[in-house]
Amino acid sequence: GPAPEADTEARAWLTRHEGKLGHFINGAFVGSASGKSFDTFEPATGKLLAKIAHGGRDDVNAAVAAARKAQGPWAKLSGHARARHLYALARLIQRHARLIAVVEALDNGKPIRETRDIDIPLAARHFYHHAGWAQLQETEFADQVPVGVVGQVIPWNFPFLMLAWKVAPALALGNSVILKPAEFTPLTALLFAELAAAAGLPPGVLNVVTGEGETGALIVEHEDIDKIAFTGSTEVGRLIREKTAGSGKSLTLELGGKSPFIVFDDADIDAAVEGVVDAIWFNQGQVCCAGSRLLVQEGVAPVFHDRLKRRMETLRVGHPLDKAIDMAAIVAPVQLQRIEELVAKGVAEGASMHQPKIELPKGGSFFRPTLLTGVQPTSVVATEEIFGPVAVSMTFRTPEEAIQLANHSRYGLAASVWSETIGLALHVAAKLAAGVVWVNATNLFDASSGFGGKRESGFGREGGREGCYEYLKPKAWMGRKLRPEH
Ligand code: TXE
Repeated sequence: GPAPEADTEARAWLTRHEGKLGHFINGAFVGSASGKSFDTFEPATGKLLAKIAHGGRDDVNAAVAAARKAQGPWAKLSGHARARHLYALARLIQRHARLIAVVEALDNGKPIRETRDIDIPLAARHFYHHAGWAQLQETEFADQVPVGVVGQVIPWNFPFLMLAWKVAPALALGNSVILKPAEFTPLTALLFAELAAAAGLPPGVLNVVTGEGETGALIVEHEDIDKIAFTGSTEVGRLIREKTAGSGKSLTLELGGKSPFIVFDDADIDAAVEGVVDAIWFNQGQVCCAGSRLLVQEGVAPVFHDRLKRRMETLRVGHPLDKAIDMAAIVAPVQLQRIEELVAKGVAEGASMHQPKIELPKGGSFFRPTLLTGVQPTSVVATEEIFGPVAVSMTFRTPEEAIQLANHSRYGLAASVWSETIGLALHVAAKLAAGVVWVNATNLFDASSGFGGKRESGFGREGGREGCYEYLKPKAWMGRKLRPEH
């Protein structure tokens, strides 16, 4: 069962902040000007975790004004000086990793093992990595200037990691930020704001405004913001593109996916089965690049599905703070309902459903690991993002057919290819429409590798040198007497 001692620190943090979980504007925590708030719940129990300030127009205006005032001086600091702030933030994340991991697990419902071993360490790594780029800014990006004031709207599936992906490069390269965390998971962004204050980040450089979609829309439409960086649903991404069109704002979008996971006859089947566990049951399948479409070559399909079903029987679903589980809660009842409806649709469309007979915890939002086989490539479950622990499986005969099926999608975020014939794997990988292709692996990320999509999965990259360019604008310098005389 859950380890009750593990969350004492987190509960103490919540209690300490009771009633005061407000925005972080100009270096201080403040309530909403309107006095409005919203609730954030614990998905595993359905219990109220905290009341959070709901950002309205006045709050967004205050945050933008603070960010505007801070941006110039922040950009004027040497890259080296800015790097010191990022290193300090990275160290503070590491020092408070346990608290952040627990708060994240409670607020999102994901397993503590994942927040502790993946989300939080990777977030720290993003700050260390981008501190390096800050130090190199004058030499590596000599003809570039910061974009300016950046509005960042992030989703609930990796609240702290998405914050790091967005905030670290923005700050490193001399921008100031107004961040809006998702309404289901605002807590770790506020915890981060506390760390930023402790790290001595100048007031106004980082602002956090909490709220729901309408708060995000106020940020998107604000006239004094130079760039919007968004990760979330394809629908909202499309809306943001419309709203920012013609405004002069820069835009990056990281949206949905329906990533193929291709298993050839000659694949290492046990490794591929473990790969599926990582691809679609990691974070309850609430992963934009989840390997949600299994494409399995006909010769191996019976054996593969058989072993996969057996592996599913051993998956453990439990409370997020239980260290011995593989899957925990779905982020919210509304998301659970969406998953249930889509799976029902899949079955109605003729798919066979397999779920292990494991018991689910009572009281919260839980869903069993699910496999749909015999799925038609044009059916709803094969084309729409389910964003839950649901793998849909189809079969193919030839590599060409696999490529065709894989690319039959409006999305193009990630892909995974499993074969022991490296020539075949590379041939297929080259032809896949995806921002990242993993070979005999899945869900690999690193701060040094640009992540982003094609097609309706969006545009722009996060991480690496290419990610830095998303927070810079080229600027040419011309004129007489600018060149040194010889
Ligand atoms: O996302 P939203 P939701 C997909 C996934 C999921 C579905 C719905 O399929 O089932 O989206 O999730 C803010 N202007 N993904 O509804 O609404 C919102 O407050 C500006 C995939 O939670 O896109 C939150 O901070 N902002 C995805 C953020 O947008 C607005 C991750 C994302 O919420 C806004 C999440 C508006 N009009 C969901 N409306 C991925 N690619 O990883 C909402 N927001």
